[in-house]
Amino acid sequence: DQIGDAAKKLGDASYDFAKEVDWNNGVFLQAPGSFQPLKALKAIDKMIEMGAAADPELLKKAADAHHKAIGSISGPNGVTSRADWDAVNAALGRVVASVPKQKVMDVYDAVKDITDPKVPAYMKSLVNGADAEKAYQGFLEFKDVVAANQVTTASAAATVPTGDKIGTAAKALSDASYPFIKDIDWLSDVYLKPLPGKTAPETLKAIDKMIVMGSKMDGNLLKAAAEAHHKAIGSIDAKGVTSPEDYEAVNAALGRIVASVPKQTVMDVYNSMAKIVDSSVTNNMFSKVNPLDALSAAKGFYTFKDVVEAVQ
Ligand code: DGD
Ligand code: CLA
Ligand code: PID
Ligand code: PID
Ligand code: PID
Ligand code: PID
Ligand code: PID
Ligand code: PID
Repeated sequence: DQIGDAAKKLGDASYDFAKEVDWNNGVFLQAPGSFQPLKALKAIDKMIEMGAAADPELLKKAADAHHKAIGSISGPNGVTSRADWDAVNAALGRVVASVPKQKVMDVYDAVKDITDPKVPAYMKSLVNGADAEKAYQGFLEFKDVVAANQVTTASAAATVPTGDKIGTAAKALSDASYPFIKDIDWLSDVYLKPLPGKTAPETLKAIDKMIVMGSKMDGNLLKAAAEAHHKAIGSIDAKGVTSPEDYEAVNAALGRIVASVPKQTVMDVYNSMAKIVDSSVTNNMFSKVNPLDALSAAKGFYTFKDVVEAVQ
């Protein structure tokens, strides 16, 4: 297709740049300017809306392309192979083309709103500047091909199951865990801190398992989960906490996507995360909330998971 061909040209223009970026640099975990959690949540919300509008099949293919690309990483900078670099760009270009232009621009504008104007120049200072300009020129040509293949109307909303066992169980889980949710400091910057003692390649391994799980999920249910998060963001209070009803809808939606993949795929995520999350992290989280509320939430989760497993 045209986007695939254009991605090869983009690769010619941008792979030198890709090789020069230090993908293992911890700077990419930081906020791209001053820390503004509510504004950042707005930007994430725009990404969620774009993701919910995207073609689920193309999203899965993009996830698969990333998984494959992680497998061909080489060298100290963590760069993927030339072929996989092109395949990721092609897959993402197709995802972008599957949503109306305005949804893409809304993401750009919202991210720009939390990005210090000095950030792009700083990024450029870490690589060969001429190669960055060549890459950007390639991006400008690529985006014209994407725009020429772009849909103009948004896709239909997801169908949301009703009266299912997971929906019923989600009510009990939510009742048991909402007090805990209200104890958590959602506006803290602790969630942007590096995991103690873990390197980027180690962390990427766990993220890879999530990518694999995402690509196996039922596309309609994944879309529904994105829509539920978008709705929940719309009802947050000043401390970032969503309403009980929207919280329940998020739990139901997530239970359903978990049930849509094999148990082992979920356990692969859990086991890889357990390897990189030190008990000091969970203990620190626990120390900041009411312990009884946390225990009630945990009990609710362990009951919920049996219902999910039964329909998995
Ligand atoms: C950039 C963009 C990269 C900056 C990286 C910041 C992104 C951080 C994202 C953090 C989000 C949070 C997610 C994580 C949450 C964790 C939860 C725990 O360098 C601009 C200005 C605005 C920059 C910010 C907006 C970036 C938007 C990127 C989309 C968002 C992606 C989503 C990210 C996250 C997650 C993914 C899953 O656009 O951009 C560089 C440009 O900066 C440079 O400016 C451009 C002008 O826009 C353009 O108009 C033009 O002037 C150009 O061109 C210069 O500069 C000129 C000529 O016109 C060209 O023809 C050519 O010759 C060129 O010069 C060659 O030099
Ligand atoms: Mg990605 C984007 C890393 C998994 C879906 N992703 C980005 C970039 C960053 C990144 C490089 C955001 C920061 C930025 O804009 O820099 N993703 C990244 C990693 C992983 C991952 C490390 C780990 C596996 N992503 C992942 C998965 C999905 C996505 C699983 C779902 C399938 N990701 C996704 C989308 C988008 C990203 C939809 C974006 O739109 C965003 C992005 O790249 O926006 C431009 C700048 C970008 C780069 C350095 C990448 C190359 C960009 C072009 C080809 C050349 C460079 C031009 C120029 C020099 C700089 C960019 C200017 C900009 C205005 C265009
Ligand atoms: C400018 C000036 C003009 C010239 C110009 C110009 C530049 C405009 C630009 C630009 C626009 C632009 C847009 C970009 C958009 C990037 C969008 C990224 C989206 C990320 C998402 C992440 C996610 C997911 C995911 C799916 C999940 C939801 C999420 C489900 C259902 C200024 C050059 C024209 C770069 C969507 C993917 C996993 C949130 O206009 O003179 O330069 O860049 O998890 O959804 O699972
Ligand atoms: C524009 C203007 C509108 C019209 C429009 C428009 C286009 C927007 C577009 C577009 C946005 C867009 C985004 C793309 C992003 C591509 C990002 C590629 C990333 C590749 C990576 C590869 C890799 C790896 C990996 C992880 C490793 C690092 C690597 C570590 C820690 C402008 C059409 C709406 C194409 C990250 C995965 C293995 C490098 O908005 O008018 O057209 O395209 O090895 O991580 O090692
Ligand atoms: C300039 C002027 C214009 C021309 C121009 C220009 C240059 C702009 C540039 C540039 C922008 C730019 C951006 C780059 C972005 C790279 C993003 C990489 C993201 C990598 C990640 C990796 C990771 C992980 C991971 C999970 C870990 C955290 C991490 C935990 C809990 C100035 C040329 C356009 C290079 C996200 C995945 C392992 C961080 O605009 O005229 O030149 O470069 O380790 O999670 O640890
Ligand atoms: C233990 C001991 C026994 C008792 C026991 C026990 C506990 C086990 C547990 C547990 C398992 C467990 C699993 C959990 C799994 C969480 C998985 C999260 C996945 C996140 C993903 C994120 C993503 C996306 C997304 C889609 C994108 C890709 C991504 C596309 C196509 C120890 C109690 C049985 C909590 C997948 C969603 C946006 C990456 O066994 O005695 O306690 O918890 O962006 O994909 O867009
Ligand atoms: C288990 C054992 C195996 C069998 C198995 C199994 C089950 C795994 C499961 C499961 C995992 C799982 C995960 C669930 C997670 C629910 C998470 C809910 C999050 C809700 C949030 C709501 C909100 C917001 C929001 C953003 C705001 C904050 C809030 C800010 C900054 C165990 C079956 C495989 C259900 C976050 C969105 C508005 C609070 O593996 O043997 O069954 O379920 O307002 O952000 O303000
Ligand atoms: C313990 C002992 C057992 C019993 C037990 C127990 C407790 C464990 C606990 C606990 C675990 C735990 C975890 C918590 C996790 C909260 C995660 C919140 C994430 C929030 C995010 C928010 C954000 C943003 C956002 C984007 C911004 C960055 C942020 C940028 C660029 C010990 C009870 C089981 C509470 C990600 C979205 C706005 C950070 O196990 O016997 O009690 O709690 O602002 O992006 O700015």
